[in-house]
Amino acid sequence: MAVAHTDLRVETGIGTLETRSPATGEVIGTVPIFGEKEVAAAVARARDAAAQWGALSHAERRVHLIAWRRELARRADELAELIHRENGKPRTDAMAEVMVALAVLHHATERAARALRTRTVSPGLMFGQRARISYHPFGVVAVIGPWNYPAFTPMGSSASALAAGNTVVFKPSELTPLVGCFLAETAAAAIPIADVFQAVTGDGRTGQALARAAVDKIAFTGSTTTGRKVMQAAAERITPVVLELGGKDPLIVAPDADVDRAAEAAVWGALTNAGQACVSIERVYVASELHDRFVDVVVREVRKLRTGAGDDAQIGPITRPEQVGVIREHLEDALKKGARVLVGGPDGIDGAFVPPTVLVGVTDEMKIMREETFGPVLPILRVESVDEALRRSNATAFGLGSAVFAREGARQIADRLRAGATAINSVLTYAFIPSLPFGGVGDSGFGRVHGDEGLREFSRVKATTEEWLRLPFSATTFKVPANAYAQLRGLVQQVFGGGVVDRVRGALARLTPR
Ligand code: TXE
Repeated sequence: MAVAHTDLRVETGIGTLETRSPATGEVIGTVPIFGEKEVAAAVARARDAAAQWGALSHAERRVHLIAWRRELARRADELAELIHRENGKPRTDAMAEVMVALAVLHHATERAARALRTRTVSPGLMFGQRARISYHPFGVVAVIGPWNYPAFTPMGSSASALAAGNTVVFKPSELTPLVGCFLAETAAAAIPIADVFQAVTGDGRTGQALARAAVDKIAFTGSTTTGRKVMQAAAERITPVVLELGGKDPLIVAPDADVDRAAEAAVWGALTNAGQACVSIERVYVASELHDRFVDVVVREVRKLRTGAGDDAQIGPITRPEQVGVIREHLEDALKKGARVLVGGPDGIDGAFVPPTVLVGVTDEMKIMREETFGPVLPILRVESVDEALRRSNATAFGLGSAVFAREGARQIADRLRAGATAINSVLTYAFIPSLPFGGVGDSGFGRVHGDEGLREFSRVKATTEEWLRLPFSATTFKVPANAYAQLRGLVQQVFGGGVVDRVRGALARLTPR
């Protein structure tokens, strides 16, 4: 049944777009394409709403965000169904997505008051001053989202932005607009202030208009190429951005790892959501002595997986039609350069369905090891040492997630991985722990969502000083004593040059437990 979304407040957009099931091509719904004018109007409404929403206390906002969470939980089946239909992922995976989306909303709601409380810090040499840090909403936050986790990903930014007192204008992917509309519809039903969370549907033009609009912050999740365009558009108004771009996440299996667990985790980490996760395991570096056993277990587990659109399938379709071409190109390039397929392979591609594929004999020069494949593919490499695995893992411009399986020294290996996150003896778990900051380095973007860092990312940080003790001398006057130079010089020696204050401070630091 097709759904026409008439409740979006746009009379004349710049056209309409159809959303289709990736599995069958069936039209699921039609939505308007918001142009510049319509986007500007939505931003203006969000600006009005921000005056009210931002003036509420944390406790008051918490009540409304709990109401939204409960509304989403009450209608969880509808949301999971929409995710399943638009993105194609199996229903169980869709419900798992609903759960993690609500977990980030819950966390931001409950944590905001504490993470954003005003703090008093040391005034340093400004004796007599009280120094305070306080957090304030920016105003209107633009969230531009992808299609691979169409509810979870935007919720990661939106929950923090809303809990920090901002209103949100959300541009869902053109592949999953109905999920975006559903989020807006439930927010409107639960939150009595209008336009706190709006959806503006459309394609890249809508995203571009939103990035150029008079918003106060932009949270973008998508490709590195589009991320660059968003940053360029944002530069016009010096709008700050958070960019969560793709990855080429490595998994290292050290010589002392539990090889069977590592192999099972690698299979799930590479193939869940048909490999369409920004934190998918895209490369595996296995210690030589474990390589053959690792490959055997991987092949055994992958053979058990079912691909299809039915409820018994674990691997659904590729959501974005063009991506099938990218996956095929990466596989063919690897095969041409000497890789071997152990399961799956390009010949098994059937429309939007790509069979889960395991490759060995891959080298770092192949596209499959350098570019984001974003498909159900697991390339395995043999390495002679952990150092070699680390060197090759880090030889990429991306740096989002990573994982290591090891018994000894796992934390040291984790610390040496150049990435926003590392899972030790598991995969992807950091993305589902709402109290952990999430984001990357290099071509994977910058800024953080989730956790206290996420709440502060969507806050304007304000420094305030206040005199609490009137001293006989002042640092902010031209009326200085004649011997001011000598006094300052003495202060420099005592405080920083090994004098009394410096030595006492050193002794205190040594006493402080670490
Ligand atoms: O991404 P885009 P697409 C990767 C993945 C995927 C590839 C392309 O490899 O195959 O990117 O996917 C909006 N200004 N990831 O085409 O273009 C667009 O409408 C502002 C990784 O979907 O980045 C959509 O809402 N916005 C990733 C959003 O940007 C623009 C998740 C993302 O689209 C715009 C998704 C513009 N000029 C894809 N052009 C991850 N990090 O998980 C488009 N958009």
